[in-house]
Amino acid sequence: MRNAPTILHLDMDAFYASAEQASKPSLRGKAVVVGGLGPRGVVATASYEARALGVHSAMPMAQARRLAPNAAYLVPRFSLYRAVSEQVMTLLRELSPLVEPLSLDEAFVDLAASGTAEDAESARRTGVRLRADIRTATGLTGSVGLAASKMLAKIASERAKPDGLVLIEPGTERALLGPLPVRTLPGVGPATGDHLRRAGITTVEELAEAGEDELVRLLGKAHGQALYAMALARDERPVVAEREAKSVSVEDTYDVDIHDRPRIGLEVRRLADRCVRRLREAGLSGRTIVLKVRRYDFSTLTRSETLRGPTDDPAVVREAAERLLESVDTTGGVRLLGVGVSGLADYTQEDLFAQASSRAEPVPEEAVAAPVVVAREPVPPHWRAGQDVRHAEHGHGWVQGSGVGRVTVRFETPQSPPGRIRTFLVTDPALEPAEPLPLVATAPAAPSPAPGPPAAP
Ligand code: DCP
Ligand code: MG
Repeated sequence: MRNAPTILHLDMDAFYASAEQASKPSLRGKAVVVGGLGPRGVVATASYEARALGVHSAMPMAQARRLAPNAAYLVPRFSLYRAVSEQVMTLLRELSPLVEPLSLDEAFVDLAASGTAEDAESARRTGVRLRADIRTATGLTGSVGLAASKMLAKIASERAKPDGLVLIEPGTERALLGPLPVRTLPGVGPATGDHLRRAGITTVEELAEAGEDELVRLLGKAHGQALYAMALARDERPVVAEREAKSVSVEDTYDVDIHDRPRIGLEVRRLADRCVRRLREAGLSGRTIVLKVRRYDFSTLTRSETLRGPTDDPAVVREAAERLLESVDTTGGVRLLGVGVSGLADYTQEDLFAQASSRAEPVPEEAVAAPVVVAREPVPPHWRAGQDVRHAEHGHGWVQGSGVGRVTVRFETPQSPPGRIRTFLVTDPALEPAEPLPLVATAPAAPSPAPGPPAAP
């Protein structure tokens, strides 16, 4: 293990909820819950004010509403979160070419790879400046952990939350880990945790004392050995930079979970066509077709099928994606579908798949926009809580609630003071859906001014 705390782990604080509070001034300092608002929805995340009431990620929404009846309940706005994530990842890439994103709001950075930091002092300075730059660029806070390994950097950022920085000095790792619950270590989920508890092991120190042989007996060779090494704070896993595009994929998140199986099939075919268009635009073909399905409860599945050779034939990709869909249970509804092609080759082999049975025409985009049940009356607009809207007279706002033919809108923007509420008919022609506004009015031209005093570890 390296002897300087030059692995940085960044994790944004209450990411979706903080982005919502930054967007909607009236919600700052208030309990905010973001997630699926349907009858079977789950919480994606909650603001710290809502967490104080017991609400947390993955909790059924109905339970959250009982715990926090007065919180604001909002649908996620992924396009905004993606835009903020890109700003954050850009700042990380300025620190080092070795950046390993783990999700939209979380990444490891190897500061030693670029010479950005070589000891505790320079690592801390970098972390402090990064936090300030993130705040300037995005208006949001992120917590930073610094340590000599990935495992400890992640534990450090967790301890830094919210809005802090923790640096674990090399040499202090084992003392710090010892009293922590075994669940702190990567790879210890609820099942392993229970298993270990029945064997009388609840802390990391007890794991280390049990010894490697005992852990291998309890958990099997690979898991037992890995866990023993982690308990001794030995973690040599390198930070792996995102590689060049190894696949081409497209996905869609649906405003309302899709339950209807024929409609899901239609969406998958449409995504397959879009994916092939991208593939062709890049002059690529690929061998492995991947289907991604995120279900109503945020559980995400991927299924893949590898062909005998690379293809860029829409009919082949469409058929493979449909076959993959057959193996996925979509009861309860899906909130996201994606189709990708990997195993890329930078050439196409015409007619390699001339055997593709049906060469159906590509599904036209309009076929999807049209409702499955054709209604004569225009369908009244469906306003969802949290969604951005624009009113011809009152400007930009967001849907606070909707029902019995009315929609309530609060007119405010990230830079305005808390705004006023007005109610309209859901069919009001002056009201239309809008794109999220940036959280920070203008991107800063220069990096942040001199960093403030380092946060206490
Ligand atoms: N997320 C989700 N479903 C989950 C967990 C998380 O949709 N079960 C989303 C919402 C989160 C984001 O991913 O805002 C980042 O996840 P984190 O685990 O980092 O949680 P937060 O950033 O919300 O909070 P914390 O301050 O604890 O990092
Ligand atoms: Mg986070």
